Amino acid sequence: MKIYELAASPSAKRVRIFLNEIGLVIPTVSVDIRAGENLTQEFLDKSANGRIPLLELDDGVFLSESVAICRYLESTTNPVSSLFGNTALEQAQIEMWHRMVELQGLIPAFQAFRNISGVYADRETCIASWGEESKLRLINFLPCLDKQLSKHTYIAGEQFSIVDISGYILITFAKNLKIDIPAELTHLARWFESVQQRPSVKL
Ligand SMILES: N[C@@H](CCC(=O)N[C@@H](CS)C(=O)NCC(=O)O)C(=O)O
Repeated sequence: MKIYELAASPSAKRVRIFLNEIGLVIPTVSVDIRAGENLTQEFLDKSANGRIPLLELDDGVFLSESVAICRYLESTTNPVSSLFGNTALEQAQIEMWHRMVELQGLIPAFQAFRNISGVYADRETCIASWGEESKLRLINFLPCLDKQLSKHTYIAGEQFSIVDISGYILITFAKNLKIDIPAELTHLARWFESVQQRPSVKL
């Protein structure tokens, strides 16, 4: 098995933290996405979405999408406790918060960065005003996380889960947009500090 990724990319970091949490080590192949290595025919023949991370299995099957990759890898380890939840309720709460963090947090953050900076102007039309709107939507989502964290230790409840990894990636990525956790969102800040201390994140 190997993972095609780029150390600095947020989606690849998400998978790396997850692997650290479940104690798996998988060789990596670096793909220079800024230089467009992911747009070559060779990469597109392997990858359904033309993006990283991409997992290659030993039998030549490829998996795209970081969450699908995490799900697959976790299921190969038969964990005592799953980062995707153990009971039906936990699984639904994790799915619910994960969709919110992705749809209301990560996607607006990525859209804001891509459209404001024009970093991928060689492959897409960048619309600065859409970037600014996306940035605003991200800022408006943060109080929702703070409210949830005023009642629970972690985003989806009392157990650390995949949502906390995605949430951590969101807050660290937001710094590229000059967005810090607002001073009044003390619960979000407490949670961020605790996730930052995890060995899986520090590795
Ligand atoms: N939803 C995908 C997002 C993957 C993604 O957007 N990857 C970025 C790096 S963080 C990429 O490969 N960008 C290259 C490009 O857009 O050309 C996932 O979670 O894996």
